[in-house]
Amino acid sequence: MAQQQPDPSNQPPEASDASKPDAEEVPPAAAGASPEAERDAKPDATHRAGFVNVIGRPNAGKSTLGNAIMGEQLSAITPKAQTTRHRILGMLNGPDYQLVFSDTPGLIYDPAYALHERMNDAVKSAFQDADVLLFLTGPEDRWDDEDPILKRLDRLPVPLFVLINKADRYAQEEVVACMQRWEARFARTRKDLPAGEGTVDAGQPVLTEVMPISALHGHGVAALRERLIALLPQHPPYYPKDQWTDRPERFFVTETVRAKILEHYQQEIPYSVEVVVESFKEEPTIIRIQTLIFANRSSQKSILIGKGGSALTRMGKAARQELEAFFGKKVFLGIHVKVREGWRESDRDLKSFGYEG
Ligand SMILES: Nc1nc2c(ncn2[C@@H]2O[C@H](COP(=O)(O)OP(=O)(O)OP(=O)(O)O)[C@@H](O)[C@H]2O)c(=O)[nH]1
Ligand SMILES: [Mg+2]
Repeated sequence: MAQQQPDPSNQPPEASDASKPDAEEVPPAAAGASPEAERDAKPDATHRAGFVNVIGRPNAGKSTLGNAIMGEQLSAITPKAQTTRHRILGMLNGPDYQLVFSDTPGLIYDPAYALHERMNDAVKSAFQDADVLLFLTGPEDRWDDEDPILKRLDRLPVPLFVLINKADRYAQEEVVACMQRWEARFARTRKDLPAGEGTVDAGQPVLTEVMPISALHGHGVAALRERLIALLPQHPPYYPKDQWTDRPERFFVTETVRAKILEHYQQEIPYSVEVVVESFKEEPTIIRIQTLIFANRSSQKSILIGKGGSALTRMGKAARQELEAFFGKKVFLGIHVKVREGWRESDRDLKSFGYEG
């Protein structure tokens, strides 16, 4: 369960906004920072802050890693690909550092809809503002040497961690062979790459490290977290020090319902729906939430609802239980289903759902 809840008054962020906020505008003792956070904040001269962005294929374990690094339920996790559709920021705050972790959607090589293109835009933005980049892969992943993503990593002038995830599922020899392949590639391509201006080791050969991890079981995560914190450049905090995500509470509701749809429905259904929170009212003993699910076709609406509403009731119950655990409070969750034909193709619909072009 989350220790600190996101600020419900936050506006939904730009889904694929690559630009870091101007730290000048968000001083450490910015409005909203708790007295403890202000007391704990060190003067700017010794403070370190930076963006640690993860990229990888769908289902690689990016969100699992983000949650493990943060120790918070930042992103929804399911066994299905394309669970994450937005770039989601999580802030890990210490007295003298702020690590801003970006979870991203999985890379989609054959975008079928404008929705996929927006998801890929979110990945692109993660390349642009990274102070450290995490490339999450696994022994089962096959990569073409000429893949444009690898070509981009070859030239990326910031520290790069190649993380061999799901190491728990493979024999040690397989993990080691995979590590050696990546070490050999980047030793060839990144050997003479100097770290860019403003990076932690500007002008020096840029860091490239290959590490095996298990995001699910936490193996290697604490060591990675320490390494990442040590690599943050000197910089004032980008966000108030008591904030742990850029996303409002409503966003976590849509992600939870979407994750339950991914778990409860098969084939194309989860990929054809979008979830919107219509209202979110917190009362002393209960949170009352009304949500709308937009389906792409009326046949999908019938499947979502099921016989006598049974499928929707089952999914809704599971979502409500998870939200109650997340908020630590009783939740009433109302769900309606509507049809919005072609929403995945419509720039207007995508924008209204928070996907920026
Ligand atoms: N065995 C094992 N499974 C893992 C590990 N990390 C993640 N998984 C599983 O892999 C699946 C996908 O994990 P996610 O974190 O949702 O993957 P993702 O990269 O965020 O996926 P998208 O958001 O769809 O791009 C889930 O079933 C996780 O439990 C790991 O280290 N070991
Ligand atoms: Mg994800």
